Amino acid sequence: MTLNFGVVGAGGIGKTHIERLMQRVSGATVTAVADINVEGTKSYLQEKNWAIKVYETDTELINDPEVDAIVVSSWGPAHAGTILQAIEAGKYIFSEKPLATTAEDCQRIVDAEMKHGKRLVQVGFMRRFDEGYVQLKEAVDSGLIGEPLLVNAQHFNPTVPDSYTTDMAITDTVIHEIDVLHWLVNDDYESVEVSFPRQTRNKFGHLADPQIVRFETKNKIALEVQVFVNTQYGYDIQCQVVGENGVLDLPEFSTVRLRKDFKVSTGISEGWNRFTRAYDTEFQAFVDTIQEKGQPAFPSAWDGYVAAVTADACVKAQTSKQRELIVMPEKPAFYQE
Ligand code: INS
Repeated sequence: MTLNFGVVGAGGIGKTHIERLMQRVSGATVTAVADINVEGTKSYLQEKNWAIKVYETDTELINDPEVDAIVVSSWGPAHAGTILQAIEAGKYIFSEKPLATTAEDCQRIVDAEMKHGKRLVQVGFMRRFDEGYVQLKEAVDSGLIGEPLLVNAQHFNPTVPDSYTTDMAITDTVIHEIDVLHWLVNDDYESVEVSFPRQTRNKFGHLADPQIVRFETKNKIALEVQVFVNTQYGYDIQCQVVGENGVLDLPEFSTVRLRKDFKVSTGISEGWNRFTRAYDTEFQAFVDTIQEKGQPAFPSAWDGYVAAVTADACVKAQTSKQRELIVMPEKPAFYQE
């Protein structure tokens, strides 16, 4: 059976999801798109030669009986409204990060889903599906390096627009590490501190860049994330796990190796298309798990909630300059993998 998707929000990322669902994910198709820019969306779909319905509002799309699953790729503050309506209608949901922009809204989504009685939501934290992170996790889980003690991570972007603010280093950027690192070491966060080292001259005045975010887990693992979004040289993601008996590094993103002009070189990604394949794999898992089990795969709405609570503590730590505790309720049995 083919799963019919409705995509809410046809901006940059929304379009990449429409294309992946139409061209690369098996057992899936897109039957409707909702975007306030109706005309622009229509002409994009015409150019692609895809006969897909276009709605102006998420409500019309959610109520379309032909739509089985919703992709939420509108801007963050609109997510909660769409997701709550979709849960009410009993539709499956693939939500881009953030699940919602406040922990309270994430909590509302979790409550609505539990009331509905089965999981409907999967969050687009695609790094869990990246081949490199999957290998890293398998190595950690196998006990190869003993217990993990330290994690050193770097999240570097070439540059960011003027609209990018200091808190977005957490809510838009480190949010990926927030999700993936505790999953990687099978632990929960306990506290966080943020510091601001020497600042780059290649940034807007209003932005603090780089920043260092230091987490401690319940088992006292020290996880450090360096976030630097104006590196000028590339989109570079590094992650190292130091254990009792050895060190594991995330495999390098690779392109063909070129030998030319007395040099050997490989490319560095320019943007988050570094994770294109990871997204393909995550969407395929969403479709396959729904077909097999009637519920989507993980990360779940609970993971979206955990990320929001953790991000709130990080943003607080940015201004308090102190160690902030990350306090989370017990994970309900409903969300156990
Ligand atoms: C983007 C995206 C990227 C991240 C950027 C962020 O929204 O999530 O993966 O590197 O910093 O602005």
